[in-house]
Amino acid sequence: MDLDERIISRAIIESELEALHGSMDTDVAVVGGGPSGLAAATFLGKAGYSVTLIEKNLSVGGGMWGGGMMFPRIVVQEEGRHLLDQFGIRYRSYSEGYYVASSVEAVSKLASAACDAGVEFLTLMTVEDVMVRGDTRLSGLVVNWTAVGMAGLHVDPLTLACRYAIDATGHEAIVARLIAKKTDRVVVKGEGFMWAEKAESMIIRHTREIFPGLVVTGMAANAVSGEHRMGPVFGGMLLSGEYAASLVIRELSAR
Ligand code: 48F
Repeated sequence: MDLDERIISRAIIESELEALHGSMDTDVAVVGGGPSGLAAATFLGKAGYSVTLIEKNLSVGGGMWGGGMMFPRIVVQEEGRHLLDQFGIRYRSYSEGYYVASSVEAVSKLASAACDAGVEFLTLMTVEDVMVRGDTRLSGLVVNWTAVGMAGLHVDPLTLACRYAIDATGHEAIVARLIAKKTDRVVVKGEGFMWAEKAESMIIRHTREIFPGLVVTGMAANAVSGEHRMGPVFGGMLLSGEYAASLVIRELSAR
């Protein structure tokens, strides 16, 4: 077979434009492809909603790849074990209630589950603002290529409409901060000192709709509420993603 570069280029451009086009009006936009975002996106996709996950980096996985201080291992406590099972992430019991897994396997299986659930990925794309009409409800995201920001170019962004957005941007809680900058209805307290037990036990309570149309999950949820950080124990991230999805499903199915 003779390879034709024009066909290869057309295949890439046309299929990506199709994906972008399909993402212009989705049920749920998940911002950030770390563990909490991947888990939330998967559960929403499995429930039949159209989901687009926007990730500013080249790859999804966020802080999970690096495990603890670049030892690519993660620890999950008893409460999160059923999610390791659900995603098919293998682990071994290290001590009673503590399970250890490879971070490479964990990210790969989470990403694979999200793909199987029909999640559309827009990588190398940064959410730089949100759309809110009349200070009432988030109706979409303002996005640009990450490279534009890195190069310091003055290029106007485009927008993606969504019925719900999930802020899964980790410690920085970027989407929540974008809203907090423009309205005093949202306050981002910022993350506290390291205290794994407290941070993990509170994360579900902090996973909530902080502004109409915006749910926070993972470390973004803890940062918004001024909760402690927890280091490389990941049960709370997966549980928070699962819970964020259930909150959005409850709201969308009631409409
Ligand atoms: O940081 P990250 O892994 O968030 P998470 O799901 O998990 C936190 C843990 O990794 C760990 C921890 C708990 O054990 O303390 O840190 O809460 O993933 C956040 C993702 O969001 C992307 C970022 O590149 C990362 O992959 N992100 C951040 N800002 C933006 C963004 C943005 N403006 N637009 C798109 N993606």
